[in-house]
Amino acid sequence: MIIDLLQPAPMSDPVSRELFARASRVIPGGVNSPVRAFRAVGGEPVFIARARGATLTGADGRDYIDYVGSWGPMIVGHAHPEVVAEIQRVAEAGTSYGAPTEREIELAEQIVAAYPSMELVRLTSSGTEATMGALRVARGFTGRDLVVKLEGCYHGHADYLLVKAGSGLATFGTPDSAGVPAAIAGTCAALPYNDADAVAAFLDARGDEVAAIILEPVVGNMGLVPPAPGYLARLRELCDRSGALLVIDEVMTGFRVAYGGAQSLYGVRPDLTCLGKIIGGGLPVGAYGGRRDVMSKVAPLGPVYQAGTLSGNPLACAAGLKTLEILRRPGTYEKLEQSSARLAAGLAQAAREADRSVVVQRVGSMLTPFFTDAPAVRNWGGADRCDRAAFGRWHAAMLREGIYWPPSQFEAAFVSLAHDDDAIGSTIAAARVAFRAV
Ligand code: HOZ
Repeated sequence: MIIDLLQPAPMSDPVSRELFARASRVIPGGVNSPVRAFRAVGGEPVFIARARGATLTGADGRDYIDYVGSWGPMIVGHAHPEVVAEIQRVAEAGTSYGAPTEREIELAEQIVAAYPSMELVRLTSSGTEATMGALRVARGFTGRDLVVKLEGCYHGHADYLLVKAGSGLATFGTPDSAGVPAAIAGTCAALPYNDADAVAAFLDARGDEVAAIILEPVVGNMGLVPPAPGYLARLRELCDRSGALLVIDEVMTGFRVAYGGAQSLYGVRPDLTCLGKIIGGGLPVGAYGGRRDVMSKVAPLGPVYQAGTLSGNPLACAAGLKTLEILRRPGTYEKLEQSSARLAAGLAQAAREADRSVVVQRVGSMLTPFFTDAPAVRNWGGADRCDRAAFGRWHAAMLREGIYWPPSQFEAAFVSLAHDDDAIGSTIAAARVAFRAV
């Protein structure tokens, strides 16, 4: 496909444009989650009709190679036949009971087996609920109110966590949301990521007020930013010294950067962990868990209340269990590593050939090409200095070439087991064209 640089094609197709206009009449901004609106890349969303493997099909019938992967869950590929069959089988027996089932135990057992730091685990319906639950129990356990988060990390849309947040807030340049009372925002302090000295100084001054430090161990929500060597271990020590709990948000990284998540990759043992995305196999789910003494504060064992009608939903548990079963098969993470490494190297090479200043950062099957001339992006300050406009032009060109990349400089891309050699090769070829079009 050849790009006409003088007259770039509109980003979305006529069918999607019509659907978007219709959606915008009844849904705020035409979307049910802000980043999907494509505003950050100067376009309008492609509406999706269906997906299979690594391929998304737009409402007009055009195919795209997908690197959003529903923002992380689709690690075995879209509509994996075994996952779909399991959902269908379980649906025959009813879709929700609001009462306990054996499948919830099985999912909790798989999680506990893979994450030894999670001695007790509570299932929820989303990652946002998981982080809310984890921080409520951290506050209930410690009797302290203050939470420390790291700038550019995103932990869902609980009021007090919308402070210097990544993901859609970073994307739209509104890291602090309207509608959050100052008193509530004041219960969360945001410090720079990858700067353990800043945390140490804060804890020296106010450590006895801090219930928890929460972070993405590998950040996916300001683009992909790995932890500096020793950073997570240092946070562990600082928490131990101050009595604050270390809460690791592995909603994105759990079962993704390794089966045991970032905590197994970097050898850090948190007090509490939040999960989501992959453990639901593409259906709505979340989970939080950790030390038995801490989780024993959760109702009905203890006084910290948290509940949900669809928590532990049978279909979500079935899809999650089947996805985890596929991931446990030999060679899966090696395959993810191989294709992701090839993609990252191919993007970097394509950028160099086009003389574009880009640094590609990757951990496992999560990656981001940052449009920056800095040698690396280590924190929100570095991410914020990237050339968003250049990223937007690159994104539009990739889309024209048939590649569906996350529509924000501040969202990680996800590679799945369904991305075979052909898909990766075609993506690199598209990137060569796209970097020249920036
Ligand atoms: N905040 C999500 C990614 N980090 C986006 C969710 C969505 O738009 O579906």
